[in-house]
Amino acid sequence: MNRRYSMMSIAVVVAVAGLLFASTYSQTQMTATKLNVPSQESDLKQISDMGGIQPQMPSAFAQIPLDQVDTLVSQGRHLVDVQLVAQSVDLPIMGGGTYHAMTFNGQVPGPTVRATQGDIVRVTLTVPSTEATPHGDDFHASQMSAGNFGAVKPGDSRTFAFIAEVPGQFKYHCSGVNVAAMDQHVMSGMYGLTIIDPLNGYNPLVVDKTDVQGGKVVVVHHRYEADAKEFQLEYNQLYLNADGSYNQNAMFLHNTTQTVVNGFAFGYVPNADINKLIKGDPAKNIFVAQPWNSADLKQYQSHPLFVDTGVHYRIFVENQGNMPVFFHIVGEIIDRVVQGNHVQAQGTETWLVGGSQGATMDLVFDNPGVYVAVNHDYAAIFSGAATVFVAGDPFKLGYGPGDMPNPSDAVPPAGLNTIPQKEVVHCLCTDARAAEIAKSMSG
Ligand SMILES: [Cu+2]
Repeated sequence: MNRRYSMMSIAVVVAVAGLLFASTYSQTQMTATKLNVPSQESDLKQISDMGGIQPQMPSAFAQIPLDQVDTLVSQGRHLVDVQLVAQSVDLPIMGGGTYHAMTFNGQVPGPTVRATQGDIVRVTLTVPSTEATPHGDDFHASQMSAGNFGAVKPGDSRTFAFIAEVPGQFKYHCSGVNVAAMDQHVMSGMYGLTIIDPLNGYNPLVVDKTDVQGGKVVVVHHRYEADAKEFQLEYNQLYLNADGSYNQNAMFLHNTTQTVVNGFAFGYVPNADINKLIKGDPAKNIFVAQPWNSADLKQYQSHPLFVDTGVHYRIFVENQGNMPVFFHIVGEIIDRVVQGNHVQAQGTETWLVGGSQGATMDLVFDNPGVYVAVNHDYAAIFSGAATVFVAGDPFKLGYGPGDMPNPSDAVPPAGLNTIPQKEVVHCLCTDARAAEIAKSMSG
């Protein structure tokens, strides 16, 4: 490589790194000066004179300039408006007590955004003046300059818009204070999911079974329509000091305090009411770990996921943390794994979902029973990553298909091929947010 180019490359890397990590830059500084110089010598001099590279950006450097949104809508695109408000608040943890959570809209995970491929997603992040630090919002469903995700100061708000070009599921998360403390903000709860439905809908599910015909074992294709009942499971970790504050040293060591699914360790397991129904005694647990066991816990009381047999289920799994998720359902085989509307696997026992990665699991529960979705890393299972599915009515309680409600935070907003489900309020969220969710469900 030409030495001058390599010096140039180093200067660019240093300058860009400076922009990403500096806590003081402003958007005005970044829109900056066009480099238009006759030679590399003067390139380098100009870079030196201005104290580093100032990347040239379009004036409104989101993928869609905000003043063009109305025009695009008038041309036929659909607009999905997302309002996120940063809110730091103490929330409960398994074992009693609370931790210092950072949230979008008072809930962990943040609200799920659902759109269709080709929609415009317009996101406004508001950081109230009561917040102690700035926050950001990095949307993995977008394709735009990272500069858009920079820090929003307390008392400010920021809006960007993008076209959801790629179907699938994508995390969004706080980007900290221009990357600084991003780990703390995300591990403390500032993350959520965006589901982008394929423009032409999901694909039907085909599951192969065997049968005996004319004295011979044969393979039979079972076809399930694209319409499915849906769940979302977002995996993360907590790294905490004894007082509930964030422990960055534990994070660097991957020394997990608890593993959480949608914010809870063991949040989707039977509760005291179900103990009573099955064992006649609310104190007699039917599952090995039931830390959220009392109706007094309101929105925090645990609740298993009730599923019907013979029905197509679509489960959006997202790894929001920094440990791998080996997604497995004890007693089941995942019939299909889809990413970006492309099939990645069929008939797999376990599927690896890396950090900041998602996958859609399609499956049909064939037989009544209890099935446990885990992160098949034993440290994760025993620190919280076990989610109980109750299929059919294995305990003969007398309910029919779809009669039992499911936790509201495990059921994503309806999309193109969603079969609705009954819901009950369940969330790692403030009482105010739980009341809003209850209201939206009733009306
Ligand atoms: Cu934040």
